[in-house]
Amino acid sequence: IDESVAPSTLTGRTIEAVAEYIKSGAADKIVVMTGAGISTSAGIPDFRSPETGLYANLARLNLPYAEAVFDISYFREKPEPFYTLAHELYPGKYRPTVTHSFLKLLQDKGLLLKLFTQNIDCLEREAGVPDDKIIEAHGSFARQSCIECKAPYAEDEMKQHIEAKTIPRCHSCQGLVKPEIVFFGEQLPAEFFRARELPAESNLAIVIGTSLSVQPFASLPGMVQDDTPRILLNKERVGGLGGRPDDVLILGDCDDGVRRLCDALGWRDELEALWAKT
Ligand code: CNA
Repeated sequence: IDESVAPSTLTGRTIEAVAEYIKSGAADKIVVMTGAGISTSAGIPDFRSPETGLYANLARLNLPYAEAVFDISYFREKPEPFYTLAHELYPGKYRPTVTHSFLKLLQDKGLLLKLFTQNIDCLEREAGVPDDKIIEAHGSFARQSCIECKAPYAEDEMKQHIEAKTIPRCHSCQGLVKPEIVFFGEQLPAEFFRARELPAESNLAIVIGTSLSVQPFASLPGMVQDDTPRILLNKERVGGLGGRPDDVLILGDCDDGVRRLCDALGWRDELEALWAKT
């Protein structure tokens, strides 16, 4: 990180400077970009963390390569590995993390412009962030349909199949049914592309718990204006964040980072109270 260039919007590249900026009222259009790292403390493994990530633990599924479990052409041939995994990831089993409650707190304070998430666990909604504020860039388990004729499929039936680890088939054409989560080789939802100009309109960007390794999502932080502060709360440095004068890196566990930020903001009790209610 080039510390020689002074930030132009913040007074420093610290948590305290970020808190001061938010408290001044200047950050009233916050865009948040998240990934699997915000759900690991809920017990849902991410993809790419060494040892604990899903990709490191897929050996038992006998996949030709790890990403195959989310590859649409592989799914057509062999849907079983995906349904084995879906059984583990299916919403309803996990409690939102304190980081999810932080997103809800931003919403309650009227500061959240949009939340872009790559997660498919629906924990943002469970934490109370309203639907119209969330862009589920990689879809979610909220809807399911036939991959051939696109006919929608009932949620309760899908739930039964996932619990029983059986493979649902379309009632009209017998095609394979899949939750509307975006696989490799599939288009992102239209709403993602419609919302893509929002990072440029934001006055604060917060990136949390993502390796920023999947495009086009990974390009979102780059669309934020040069003098708009970008905060990274992640275990590791990713996506070139830290490279601009107004970037602030809060490295480590994101729940810890969120708590430290809320301490600096004087929001800690509100945060914990919100989280206790989830
Ligand atoms: P990823 O590539 O696995 O990266 C996760 C990132 O988060 C890494 O940089 C980790 O270092 C970091 N991280 C992990 N735990 C923490 C923590 N407690 N605090 C701070 N940082 C942490 O996951 P991405 O989301 O970047 O990759 C995109 C994929 C993952 C999307 O398509 C998702 O659908 C997919 N995914 C989603 C879930 C979910 O819905 N919870 C789970 C697993 C994978």
